[in-house]
Parts: sequence; C-alpha cells; structure tokens
Amino acid sequence: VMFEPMFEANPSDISIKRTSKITVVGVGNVGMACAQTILTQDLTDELALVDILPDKLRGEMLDLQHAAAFLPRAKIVAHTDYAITAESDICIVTAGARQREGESRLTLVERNVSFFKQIIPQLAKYSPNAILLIIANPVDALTYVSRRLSGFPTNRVIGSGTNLDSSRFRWILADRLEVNAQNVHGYIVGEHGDSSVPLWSSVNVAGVPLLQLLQNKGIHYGKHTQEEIHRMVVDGAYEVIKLKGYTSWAIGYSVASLVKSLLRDQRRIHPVSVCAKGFYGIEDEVYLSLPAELGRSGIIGILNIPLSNEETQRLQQSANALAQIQRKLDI
Ligand code: 6V0
Repeated sequence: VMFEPMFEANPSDISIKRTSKITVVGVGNVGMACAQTILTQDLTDELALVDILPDKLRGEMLDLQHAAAFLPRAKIVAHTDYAITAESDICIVTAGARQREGESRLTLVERNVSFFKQIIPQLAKYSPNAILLIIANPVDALTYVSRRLSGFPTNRVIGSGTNLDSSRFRWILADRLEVNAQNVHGYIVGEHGDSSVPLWSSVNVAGVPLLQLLQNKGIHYGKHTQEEIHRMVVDGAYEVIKLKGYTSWAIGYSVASLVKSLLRDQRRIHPVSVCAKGFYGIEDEVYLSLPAELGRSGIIGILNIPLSNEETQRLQQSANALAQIQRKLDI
C-alpha cells in the first residue's frame, strides 16, 4: 500500500457509495466524440467501451487513459465482450454503418438492424436496469428496434432523435439574431431526417415569440424563409458529411447533454425519440421525437406543446412515414 491508512477501518463497515457507469458501444467517430465529451464534463465514474475491432478498441482506450492527468478521475475499460458493461446506468449505442455521401438515413436501416440483434440483447442481459440511449441511424427506427429487442419499458429506451437537429435550428436563428443559442427556444420534432417538423409557432427568444419579435424589428419571416431555414437544418448533416466525411462534435455534445439530464436528474426538456403513440393523434406505436422531460428514471413525461394545424398534420405525416418503415423491419 502506498499510503498508510490514517485510522483503522474495516472496509466492510463502510457503506459503499454506488458509482455511475456509462457504456458506449461503437468507438467510431461518434462513439469517441461522446466518450470524450462525457469524460471532460465529469459525467461518470466509469466508462466502458465496446466494439468488434479489438485493436481499435484498445487503442482508443489507451489514448483516453493517457489523458488521466488532465481529466476528472474515471475508470476506463474496453473489451469486445459485453461482460465489461455490467451494471451500466446508461448504454449509448453508436455502433453500426454510417451514411455514405448522399445516402438517406433510411436506407441504412436493414444493415443496422442486423447489428442491433447482436448488441441490444447483450446490453439488456448485463444491465437490466439501464437506460438505452440510441444514436446510430436511422435513429427512430433503431430506437423502436431496441425497445423490442430489450423488452425494456418505454421510459428507458430513448433515441437522440432531433436533439441535434433542434440545436442546429437554434444556432441558425441565434446566429441571425446575434444572441446566445441557449436563449433561443425552439423544437424540431418528428423524424430525425427528411420529414422532420420545425415548430415555428412556439419558437421564442427568452420567452418572446420569435415571429412577433421579428415583426417588431420590421423583419418578416415568411413561409419561404421558414422553409429555407428548415432545409438548412435537414441538409446540415449531409453538408458536414460531404465536407469532412462524418459528423462528430455536435452529436457528441448533444449526447453529453442528454446524459447529464438523465444521470443527474436534471428534468430538462429535450426533443428525443420516444414512443409517440397517443400524442397528437398518432395511433401507431411509432418512435419519433417529441419534447420530453428527462431525469434519472429516463423519460418522465412528454411536454404537450400546442401545435398549429399545419404542424400537427406534418407531424402525423412524419409518423406515417416512420410507421411504414417500422412495419417492414424483420424483428
Ligand atoms: P464509424 O466511425 O464507422 O463507427 C462505427 C463503429 O461501430 C466502428 O468502430 C465499428 O467497428 C463499430 N461496429 C460496427 N458493428 C458493430 C457491432 N455489431 N458491435 C459493436 N460495434 C460495431 O461511424 P460513426 O461513428 O461516424 O457513426 C455511427 C452511427 O451514428 C451511424 O449510424 C451514424 O449515422 C450515426 N449518427 C447519428 C447521429 C444522430 O443525431 N443520431 C449523428 C451522427 C451520426
């Protein structure tokens, strides 16, 4: 022992504090961006990494461990065997094929469902009480798949959904208005992808309705401008993939933000992929993003934001598109 104990203590007398543990499956660009954001933000005591590539896995683990002197203390483990994930509080799944340039998220689905059949039952076996946080695309369909394969209750299966799209939306508006994006409140809901729905009717800047704020300034945001901004949000990922090959930093921060709300019971509202049955006239057990309150038990509730008729219609169309994909899945 390097240090002499200062007093006699029987370790069995000390009530052991439960520590937090997060698993990240898939140590590609996205998985490692999540891992490093979680570590720098001091969100967990233990981080377990899993992948099918043993060398890459060990290399990434060592590279993070070598930063120990500059980071909050955390135990970092990595293995191809899911036994190392045991008793995780949150399991983040980024494993799978990623979009190729110009490829839609939906064409990825078949490839990634087959990966999920190997991954999800293992996670559920070793961490039966964990919250599953799905990132791999198409994230809505894969969140549904994860719920089916895990048998977990709906409050503990969450997809990162439009949390990132909403950040892109808030950033574009904040940039134009020259204010902090954290003061711009607005949600993109529905599919994480082409049929997503921007909720213009409820966008506000620190409580002031955006469209009214602009009108007061003599600026008119007509339908055309609204559509153009939504298109920039939808095309945002494609543009980054075209330029650098993949997206990583924004999704990493988006996931860390979700993890913080969940593990630290922050009760913040995030647009994430949830079972939407029963909301806004959606009758299918379809997964898509709605603003959800997140805390230690997972999804605590869905915020019932009033939608305009057009927004409701578009959300229902997005739900129908996703339900059709879900029905075709072989699970
Ligand atoms: P990547 O860099 O190719 O990494 C994928 C990793 O998964 C690789 O290390 C693989 O070895 C590993 N892997 C593959 N199959 C398995 C398996 N069966 N078990 C364990 N590990 C496996 O891809 P990248 O990290 O760029 O993207 C990962 C996924 O995230 C893709 O599906 C993206 O489309 C998706 N994204 C989702 C976003 C969202 O907002 N939800 C945002 C960005 C990317």
